[in-house]
Amino acid sequence: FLITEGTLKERLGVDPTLPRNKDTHKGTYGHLLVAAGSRRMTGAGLLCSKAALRTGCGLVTWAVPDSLMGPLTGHLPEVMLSGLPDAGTGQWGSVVPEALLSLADGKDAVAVGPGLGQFEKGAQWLQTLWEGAECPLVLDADALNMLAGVINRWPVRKAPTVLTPHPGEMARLLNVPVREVQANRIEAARQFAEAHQVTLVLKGAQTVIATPEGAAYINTTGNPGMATGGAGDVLTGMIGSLLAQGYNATQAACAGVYLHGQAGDQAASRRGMNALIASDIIDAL
Ligand code: NPW
Ligand code: AMP
Ligand code: MG
Repeated sequence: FLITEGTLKERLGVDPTLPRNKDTHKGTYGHLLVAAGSRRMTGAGLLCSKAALRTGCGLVTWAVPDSLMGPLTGHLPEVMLSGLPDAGTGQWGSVVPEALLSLADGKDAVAVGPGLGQFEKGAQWLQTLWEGAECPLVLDADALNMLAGVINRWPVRKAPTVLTPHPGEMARLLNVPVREVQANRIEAARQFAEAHQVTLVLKGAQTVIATPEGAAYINTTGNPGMATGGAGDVLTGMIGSLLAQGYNATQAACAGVYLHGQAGDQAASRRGMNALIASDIIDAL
């Protein structure tokens, strides 16, 4: 299916223009936990958390290695920061996964991966969250690199799971060259989604969303101005936000990708594609 506004409303039952019910409060709109950002890549976590807030979830808690708390305080006043002990490194490799898992308790969704960095035993680290978290999960960037080569051995999660690889990350997940992924985008996404019972978002021009049931959706929004650092981190926050609000994985992935592209198109018409940066996508939401 092509994703248009009509597909979103009629086929998927998502209408982002509907007004909110009057008698609601922040608890109505879900609480997202973001696990993102490390010493050299705090921006990935900022972009992801801010995009989540701009996509409408009621609360965002952003978990970071404890040493980053000071530098980050005040940069995004709407987000709640939660520092996890990191032995002074500012890196996720020093944070025990059980600390993150206990923060996931009671949240409506978790977004993990942007700017997390790569570290030894990353797969084991991620497995604690994969198996322990009961809520929906969206995995991106370094979390996908941790999954590569091990997902075959892991149990299927009970709660919805969305993976958002760009073609380079997809190539790592499949252990094939990027050109093989790009030559066969729909089938590559569909086979992976069915085999692992996840919702797979294969990013790039005409992003493909494949569902665990074997359906495939192709996005119609977006432009090459979005080929800029941080654009994917914004998408992860948006999909996490929609999951936290109670949308199912197909709805969250398709609506997230469509709205991300639409915001990117608006930003490009305002600024021009060459000038577009990821923050402009958030500003256009
Ligand atoms: P190339 O360049 O064509 O040879 P990586 P990353 C390929 C964080 N960030 N089509 C590409 O191939 C992220 O969240 C932090 C085809 C290359 O091999 C991650 O944690 C920012 N190929 C971390 O940085 C802002 C494509 O994939 C490889 C492709 C690393 O993520 C930036 C590059 O991918 C960034 O988001 C495509 N469309 N796209 C911050 N401000 O904190 C990519 N490739 O090695 O996974 O590196 O995506 O930069
Ligand atoms: P990432 O590589 O993780 O930063 O993700 C880049 C984001 O920008 C993804 O959502 C891509 O789909 C989007 N994007 C990148 N290049 C293009 C393009 N040429 N056309 C449309 N969207 C793009
Ligand atoms: Mg990325």
